[in-house]
Amino acid sequence: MSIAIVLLVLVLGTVLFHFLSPWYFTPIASNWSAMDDTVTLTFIVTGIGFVAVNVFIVYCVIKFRNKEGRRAKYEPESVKLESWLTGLTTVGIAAMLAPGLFIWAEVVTPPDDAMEIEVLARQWNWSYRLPGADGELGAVDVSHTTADNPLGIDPTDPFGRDDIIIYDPVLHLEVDQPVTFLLRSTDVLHNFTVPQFRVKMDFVPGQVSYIWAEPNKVGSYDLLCEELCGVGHYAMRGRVVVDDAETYARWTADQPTFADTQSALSTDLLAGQTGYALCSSCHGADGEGNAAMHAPRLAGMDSEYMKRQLRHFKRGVRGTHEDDVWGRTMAPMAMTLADASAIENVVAYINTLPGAELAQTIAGDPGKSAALYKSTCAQCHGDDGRGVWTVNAPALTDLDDWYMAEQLHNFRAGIRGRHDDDLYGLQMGLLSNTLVDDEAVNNMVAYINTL
Ligand code: HEC
Ligand code: HEC
Ligand SMILES: [Cu+2]
Repeated sequence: MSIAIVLLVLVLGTVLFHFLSPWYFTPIASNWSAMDDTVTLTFIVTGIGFVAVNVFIVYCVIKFRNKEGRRAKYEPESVKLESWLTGLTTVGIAAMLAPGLFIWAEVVTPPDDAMEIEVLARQWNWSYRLPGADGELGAVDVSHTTADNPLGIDPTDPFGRDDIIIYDPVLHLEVDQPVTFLLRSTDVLHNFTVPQFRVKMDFVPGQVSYIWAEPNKVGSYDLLCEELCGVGHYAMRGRVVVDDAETYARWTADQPTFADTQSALSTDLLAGQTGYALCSSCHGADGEGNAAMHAPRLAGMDSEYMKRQLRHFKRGVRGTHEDDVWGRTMAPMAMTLADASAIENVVAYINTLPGAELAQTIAGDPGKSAALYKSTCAQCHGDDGRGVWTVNAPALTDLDDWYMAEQLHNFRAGIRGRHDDDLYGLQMGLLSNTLVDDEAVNNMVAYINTL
């Protein structure tokens, strides 16, 4: 009897949990409401089956329970019962799966007016390519991939010249404009998922897979890789922002074309030197840094990384957290760099600075963190700590150890890398949690000092 009650409670509990649970789909923001309908249909069919089978078991447990003098009868065949069971199961499964086939046909057939956008996934970041004025994407090949051409666009293909390059994890889309996402991976399997769009698809290295959707609600949505793609998988975050037509047009106009990124930006070292005059009061005339001012050494720092930090300081993506005393000192300084070419110039000038011998100021036990560095940090910052451009991870070997310790502390405390637009910072923020306390941070910095 008690087993019957347990079963009934289980059935009732499951059904109630389904209807009362706060965990369900995120609000939908695309044309794919059919996905939700098929899931609901599956819930109804399997739900009815689940309740019927369990209630039947409860019935049998009670009806046929052990009684003095009653014996079980052996009835191996019952054509009538089996026909009914087979028939009902067939109807149930067909009802559940058949609508899915029609919807799948729609999933694999993008509409004619869909815009094609390429999504490039690699361990562990996202970049994108939009067709330029000609409406066509140029040819690509991994053999063309370099730090200056991260998407591997064929420089001889005229269609590729005006392609818009988004070397950043945030992609903007226009509301009510269907989009076919062409999915390309340069390393391992990844997956393209925007939960609010309801459709998702794997990336397979060596081929271009695709998925399409028509975003129909303005908003900002997480882009997730839902394929376990290595130790940094959980930190592979992106974002899709759905804009109205006007905002979208403004955003696209701001993005560089492939030709823009290839024409060696004419940098003006003299202007850069003038721009650096202010910087030198904290970062030193030789870019050697100044511990008393908490200003890091800039000499030897990767250019792309430096430009990104300066843009982030300017836009309030870094150096705005209320506990970020030193970031907030730096942020207004970045405002003195009026535009992209001012940033370009000052970074070019900093690249000519000699720096100074790095002093070791942090005491720690390098042996205690060597294993963690090699298994985790090295994946992005390199075995030698010289940075890996494909994952946007800067070199660590040209940094002051006190500065690294400070930044790791800030990442851990959520002072750096928590702004919505700071997805690389978020990535490092998640990773910084592998360092459990200040001592672990010091041990790690001591290890990096040995590289
Ligand atoms: C008032 C002192 C001060 C001035 C002037 C200043 N900075 Fe900074 N800068 C800092 C501090 C402090 C930090 C560290 C911020 C932190 O801890 O997050 C910093 C950080 C940076 C970083 C980030 C380095 C990294 O490893 O992430 C860059 C790049 C930078 N500064 C460039 C410049 C440039 C270029 C100028 C001149 C336009 C400049 N700074 C002027 C104090 C200054
Ligand atoms: C998934 C890749 C990844 C891994 C793994 C990783 N990092 Fe990072 N790290 C980054 C990225 C990307 C940045 C740049 C963040 C930005 O642009 O603001 C960064 C920045 C940093 C910085 C700040 C540099 C500066 O100039 O301010 C330090 C220090 C650092 N990482 C140390 C570590 C250590 C120590 C580990 C291992 C515990 C580690 N990282 C693991 C990707 C990674
Ligand atoms: Cu991935």
